Amino acid sequence: MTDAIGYERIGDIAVLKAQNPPVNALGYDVRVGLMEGIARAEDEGAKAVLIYGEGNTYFAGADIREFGQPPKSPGLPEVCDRIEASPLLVVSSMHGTALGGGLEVALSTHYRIAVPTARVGLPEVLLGILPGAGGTQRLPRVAGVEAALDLITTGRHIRADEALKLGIIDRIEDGAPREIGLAYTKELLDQNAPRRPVSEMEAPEPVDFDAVHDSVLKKGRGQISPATAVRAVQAATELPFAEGMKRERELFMELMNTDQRQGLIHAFFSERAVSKLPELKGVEPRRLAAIGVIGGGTMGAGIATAALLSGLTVTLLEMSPEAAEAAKGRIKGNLQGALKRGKIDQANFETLTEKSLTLATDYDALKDADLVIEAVFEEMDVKKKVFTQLDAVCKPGAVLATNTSYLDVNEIAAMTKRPQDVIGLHFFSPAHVMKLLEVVVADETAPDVVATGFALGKRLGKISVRAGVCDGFIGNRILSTYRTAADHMILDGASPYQIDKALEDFGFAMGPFAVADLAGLDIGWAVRKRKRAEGLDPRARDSAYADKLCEDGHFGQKTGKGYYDYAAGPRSRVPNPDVMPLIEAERAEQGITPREFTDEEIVRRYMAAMVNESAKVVGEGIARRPLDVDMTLLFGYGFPRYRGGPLKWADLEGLPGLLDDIRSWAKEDPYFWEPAPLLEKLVAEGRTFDDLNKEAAA
Ligand code: T1G
Repeated sequence: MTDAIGYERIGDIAVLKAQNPPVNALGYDVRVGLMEGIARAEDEGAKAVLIYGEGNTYFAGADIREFGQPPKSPGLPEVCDRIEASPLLVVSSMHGTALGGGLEVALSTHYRIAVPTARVGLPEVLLGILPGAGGTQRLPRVAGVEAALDLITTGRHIRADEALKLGIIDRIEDGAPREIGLAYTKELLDQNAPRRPVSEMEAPEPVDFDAVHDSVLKKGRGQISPATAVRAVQAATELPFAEGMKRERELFMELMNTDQRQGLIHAFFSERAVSKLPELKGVEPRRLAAIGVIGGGTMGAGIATAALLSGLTVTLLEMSPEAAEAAKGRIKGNLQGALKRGKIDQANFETLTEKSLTLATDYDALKDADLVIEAVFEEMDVKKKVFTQLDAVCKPGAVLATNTSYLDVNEIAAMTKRPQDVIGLHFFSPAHVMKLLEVVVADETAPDVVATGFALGKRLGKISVRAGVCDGFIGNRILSTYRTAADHMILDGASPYQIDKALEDFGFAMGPFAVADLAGLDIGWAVRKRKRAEGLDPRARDSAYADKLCEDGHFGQKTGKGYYDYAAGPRSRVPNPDVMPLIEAERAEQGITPREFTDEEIVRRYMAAMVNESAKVVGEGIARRPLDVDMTLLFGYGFPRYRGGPLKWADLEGLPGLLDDIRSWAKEDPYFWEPAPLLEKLVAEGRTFDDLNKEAAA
């Protein structure tokens, strides 16, 4: 017997206990242990088998780390079939999260009990695959096709009470999984309850699978696993169980061999690895209970909302009582959303806004704060004044953070006598919704202040990425480059509408020009003016058509017109007729004869620019690893998750081909297309960005 599955006899019941921390993943040893445990119970003449998990959870699924490796028998479908076919009564007792293969094992047992806090689900599509151990065949039989399609195509977890209603579990009992499992199994034995192999249940009634497939495919924005899973469920209604299992296996293997599966698994592990930095090992964060927020505009109110929702107390400092009250109004508005979504109830709402939140207009109110973050106007002089005040008022050891999106954090830190306590915490708007947090580490920032930044990010449920100090840190610096690539294509002949469409077909939720309209064209306008004032490199291809759009008062959604005309609403994609004439005039002024672009070339140039700048950001140490850039783009810039991030995409595309393209474009524009040294190095050495991730993890 492997020790991944413990075995004990309690009277007529053989108890199989999963002991494979941290999530009882169904790795090879667990699968062998289940096969051996069932056989041993049968050989010993037991009457029933109880299966449950030790530690935090029942089985949380197949071991994702085994994906891509040669399969090792027994496979999970075989284990499930073996459990179901046992002549003994087999019972599952679930707690924590019975997910994927975990729920599939439970569905192969004959009865299922769970504690009230248990959650179940088949999240495989979120990893680019589909339930591959009978989930698409058994769940429809137990819960019906509609419910099965909903759970399988969304991958969502449901609570025990919903699972009970759907018939996925039979009983909910509070208590320890082993005890409630034993009691339930004894009860079933006393009642002489029959075995209930799900595979012998009636084939479920079909629905209009083509319609479901097409709507799910559209929603997936290019991700194919949910729509493919529909076809597996369809097989459960059209084929005998064994045939249905074969069809499920075929479709599962098809998806297992896709780049999308590699992209999604990369995202799964990277979003966990990104906050694991060697420099933080063993470093204790500072105390984090009371925080101060300076500035109650959209960003400050969003940050305050996120902090309140995570149980921190917040002192919000504004310039006047009226401004402070207005900020409180914004926070209440943000919390209304959480109230509507059921994240908080009315009582929490009152506590958060009346007890946990304190308004202030005097810096003195921040003297006891453990951490203060400023979200004031994005001007260096303004920031310097704030930090001078903080330096005078805050207690020793308080962390002093700036939410600046591109200003030099070293310069800000130099305004204090405690540069070691200064850090950048770059939130993305809306700060209580967007998951990305760039933790910007200045030259003198102390390690425990960095650890405190990550601890705050974890507390707020963010994906925190360590960034070095440069113009735009990681995300905005890379954005500025690939946005420039798009602007160059506009000058050379592409339209903003063709570019947006090509990139939305690539998988972005919105193309760069629709994004600019959403963020506000005045932001880009200010950046262009700043960069010109700082002395734009003469080799840079500047353009003024977008400035003229702003001079005409078109800032995008907030003024009703930008690249698009929003008369029809915020999701409009009606081009603003003023735009193309401005672009054509610009081309004429610059003596450019416009040429055709294919969608493929648009995507290739846009992505190559993103990859090239990302490689520079990693090469310069602004981002610690390639996966840090991938997580930044995934959680802050709408990069399609199933592609894993720009550098995962680059690895899958092939770095040599990308470098060849960049070198050929550099002939026409050596300034913009200067190849990143790291990209050249990796290609010369035949390595990938993922090789760098692995080296960093070693
Ligand atoms: N395989 C391998 N490692 C896993 C894992 C898994 N299934 N799930 C989690 N881990 C690791 C994770 O990387 C982290 O490692 C640690 O466990 C704690 O995870 C045939 C083929 C269960 C809700 O998709 O959703 O079954 O960083 O930080 O916040 O049809 O983990 O500590 O080194 O996330 O408490 C289907 C994926 C697989 C579930 C717990 N199952 N996991 O969340 O902890 S495909 C899933 C989760 C499948 C079958 C198919 C969450 C969690 P490290 P954590 P958590």
